[in-house]
Amino acid sequence: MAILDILIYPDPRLHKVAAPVKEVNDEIRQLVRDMAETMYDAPGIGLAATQVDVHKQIIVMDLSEDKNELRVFINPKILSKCGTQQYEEGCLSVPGVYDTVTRAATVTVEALDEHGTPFTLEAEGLLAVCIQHEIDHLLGKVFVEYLSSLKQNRIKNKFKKRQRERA
Ligand code: QAP
Ligand code: CO
Repeated sequence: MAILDILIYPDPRLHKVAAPVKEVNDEIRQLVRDMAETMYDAPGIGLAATQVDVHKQIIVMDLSEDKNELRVFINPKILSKCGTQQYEEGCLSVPGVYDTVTRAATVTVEALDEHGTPFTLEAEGLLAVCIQHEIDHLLGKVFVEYLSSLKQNRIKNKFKKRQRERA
């Protein structure tokens, strides 16, 4: 097990597009375990492989209170979306920043689990938000890109300043 480094916005690697996983093998399962450990350690409720600089279509998520209901989505695909909802989102790659994003209210998603078995899930509420947020990461998109360019520039400058202070 290992805790992986999380890329911090505005790292250009967050905009890479992830490739589908060809075979769900032990190497992929090890990566899934490391991603889960990284997410639980943070702590967060969702993490996409893109955020740990691995550009493969893999997401881990756990919305349970006891942090014992890990969900794994490999090669996820949204089959349908319905309605809209607003949610105050955050992101492990944009620490300390939270803002409201409008997304679909319900989504039907198809993916493989960590055994390579396909499943279909109908999600609503926070689960639907989280799935859309994490799939965006696999497409190279960060939630702040839904905010106004004024807000995006403020967030970018804040993180660039932080980076300079650390250097
Ligand atoms: C994505 O986000 C998400 O700023 C998962 O300082 C979030 O796990 C989807 C976190 C909200 C839907 C709604 C953020 C931890 C964790 C921070 C996360 C922070 C520490 C974010
Ligand atoms: Co995120």
